Order: sequence, then C-alpha cells, then structure tokens
Amino acid sequence: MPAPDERTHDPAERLEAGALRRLQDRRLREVVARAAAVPFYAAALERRGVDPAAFGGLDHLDRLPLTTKQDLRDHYPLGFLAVPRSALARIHGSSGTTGRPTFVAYTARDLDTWAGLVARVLVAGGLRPEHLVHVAFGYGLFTGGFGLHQGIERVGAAVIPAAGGNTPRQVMLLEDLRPEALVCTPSYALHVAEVARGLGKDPAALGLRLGHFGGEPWTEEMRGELERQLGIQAFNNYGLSEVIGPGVAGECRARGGMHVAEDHFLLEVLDPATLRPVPDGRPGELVFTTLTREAMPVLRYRTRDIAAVERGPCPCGRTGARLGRIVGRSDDMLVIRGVNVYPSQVEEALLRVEGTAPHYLIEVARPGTLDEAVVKVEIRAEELSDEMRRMVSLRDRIDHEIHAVTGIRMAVELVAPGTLERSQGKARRVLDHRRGPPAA
Ligand code: DLL
Repeated sequence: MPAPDERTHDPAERLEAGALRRLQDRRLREVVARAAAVPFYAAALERRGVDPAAFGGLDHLDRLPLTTKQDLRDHYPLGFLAVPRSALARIHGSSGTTGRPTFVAYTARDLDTWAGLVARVLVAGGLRPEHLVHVAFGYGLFTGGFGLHQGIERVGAAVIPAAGGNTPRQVMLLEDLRPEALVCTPSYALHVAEVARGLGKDPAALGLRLGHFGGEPWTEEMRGELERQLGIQAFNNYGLSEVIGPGVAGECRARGGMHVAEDHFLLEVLDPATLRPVPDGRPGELVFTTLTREAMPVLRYRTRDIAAVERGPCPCGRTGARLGRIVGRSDDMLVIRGVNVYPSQVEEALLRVEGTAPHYLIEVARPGTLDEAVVKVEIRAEELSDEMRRMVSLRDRIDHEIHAVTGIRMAVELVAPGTLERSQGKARRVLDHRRGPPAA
C-alpha cells in the first residue's frame, strides 16, 4: 500500500496493468484514426497496408510507421497538424540546430491535458497547493516555462514566473519571496547557487525545500550537489516538445526512476540500430506514441534519448513504467576513438572527485588521424593551490575516474572557478570540432 501522504494528482496514475492496457489499446486505435488526417501518416499507413479506420490496436503497434525529427523538419512549419489551424490554441517550438524551430501545436484540450500531466509530476515530487514556486525556465516558444507554469497552477500552488536570465535578480526574488520550490534546468539551479554565494548569501538559507529539475541530462552526483548546496530535495522530470513538453515522466518521492504517463504516451524502448525492442532494464532509444493529443499526434516518435525502463511495483503505488536517468541523446553520444561516451558519464566521473565543480566542457577534435578529447573542468575555489603537486594529484584522480567510467583516456585541463560559460537554460557540455562550428 502507498504511504498515506503519497498523493497522486490523478487516479489514472495507479491504473492496474489490465485496465491500462485496455485504455491504451482503445486510445491507440483512436489516435491512428486521427493521425490519418496528416498527409505524412496517411501515406505511410497506406504504404504499410494499415487501414486507419480498422487498425488492430496494441498488438499491431509495430505496423505503424516511426516518426523522426527529420520528418517533422521536412514538413516545416505545420505539416503535421491533424486539426484545422482555426482549432489551435497555442504553438510552441523546440530550438533546433538548423536555426528553424520544430513547432508543436496544441488545441485547448491539449493544453488542458498537458497542465494535468505536469501537475502529476509535480505532486509526485512533493509539490502541494500551499507552496510557492519560482520558475526560472524561459517563457516563450520553449515548453519549459509555460508548461511548468500551468502545471503548478493546476496543482493549486502559486507561481513566480521569474523566467530565465538576470541571475542576481533571481537570487533577490528567492530571498525576498522565499518560495518553497525552484523549477529550472539542473545546470541553471547550480548557477543560481553559485551567484547567491558570490553575493555573499548562503544558498541553503534561501528557504527552498524542493527542486523540480529537467530539460537536460544530469546525474545522481549532480543531484547530491544541488541538494547539498541549496538544502533541497531534488526531483527529475522529463519531456520533449515533439511529444508534448514537460510532463511526460517524473519522479515520485521514492526516486526510483521517472514514472511515465503511460495512459497518454505509449512507450517503446528500441535498439537504435536494429529498431527491435530491448528488454526492461536495458538502455535503448525511447519511442513515444501520443495517445490523446489532438492538434499534433505523433506515432512512434524516435526521441533519440537513451534510457532503461523498469516496471516493478513502486512504493508510491503509481503503476507507470519508470524511466531511469536519460544517459544521453544518441546524437549527443560522442564516439571517441571508437568508444561511445556520453557527457553524463564524464559528469559522473568528475563529481566523484572531491575538489571539482560540476562545471565542465568536453572538447573533441581530430588534429591528425586520431580523436583527441579534452575535458575542461573547474576546480573549487578552496582547492586552488600554488602547490604544483596538489594540482597534479587532483588532475590524476580525475583522469583515473574518467578512465574508470568511460573506458577511455581524455586529457584533463583544470581551469579556475567561474571561467567556463554558464548557461541560462540548457547547458552545453560538448564542443565537437570534428562536426564543424556549432550552430547558433
Ligand atoms: O526540454 C521539455 C522539458 C522542459 C522537460 C522542462 C522538462 C523540463 P525540448 O526542448 O524539446 O523539451 O528538449 C527535449 O531534452 O529529448 C531530452 O534529450 C532532454 N531532456 C528533457 N528532460 C530531461 C531530463 C524540453 N530530465 C530534450 N533528463 C529531450 C535528461 C532531458 N534529458
């Protein structure tokens, strides 16, 4: 039985397996019928001999076409609409490396569903109606700001829509208004703590109790760091614009993975090379079918996010499959001298070493025929030393951990505190000179 204080926002979070499957099956048939209004899907379904009005449901899932980011790009700007433009209530977008965003559209009902899904994640992670929440996500095309904002309101809590940027002012707001919860990317939360300290304030004394962080990969080590520095409990939440935005999955207080809202998003975990399902507990590419979205349903959307899924019972009573940490995006995966390395592995290694700060940048180049990777890592101010031996020993320990976690050697460059660029949103962890200059 769930603990008595383990509230859910929606009873659907505890649907037993059979009921969930029946609901998914019905909704899948419905969404396939709706998706046929999108010329891309109508053509793809026809090619596969699927009659959208008589689709066979869950057992025939693998007959549905996969959808990629490139498919969405090829139908820029709104070629995936399944409803008339006049039925839209809002458009968001995700920033792309091509300069053009990928747009995602919502009907009024989609917005309502979305707010409910974000509310689930927040309640699971301890947010309550009496709380005040500081949102430092960007408000705009990005789904983070508005998405979290509406979810907080749905919980019945109060929002400070601080948005991104001007960190000293954010610290002032936190200090003066004393919200219980902070909502932003984990890297930005760390920056807020750093700026607070720079202003002579103890970030742990700001009165925050909860952090709901998402939008970018982070590690358990980073969680420990944020909890210690800000005096909070930190919860991970996951989502992506193409599927809806935040609210796809989030941790409960057991923090044993992020519960997926499987009544709204059908999840498959596939081997990115063979596109065959991988067994539970093993990492693979997350592929989602939106079961309830009206304006822009997506069938079997390939997220490129790599994670493993667990399905055992959770003490909180929620039945949704639990996503492990996103180890990385398949397109963030670095292949260095033939070995696959995710930035999150480097983060994990760095944070095992006392004296390093979680600010780092991995630079990869191929000056000759061999790949060379350099990790620039900031050391903590208190570790800075004129004594060569101490610095060399610190560098050696980092080198050792990186090798232990990733299996390869990277050159380690210690840099002074505060020298690496701080992001206001999602942190950039990799500069890959082999791919040409990064897009703005
Ligand atoms: O980042 C939606 C979001 C906003 C989620 C705020 C959570 C909080 P996009 O800009 O489309 O949407 O980026 C989606 O970000 O495919 C992942 O690669 C990454 N991502 C999002 N949340 C997490 C997380 C939003 N908790 C892309 N852990 C996704 C790791 C995450 N990666």
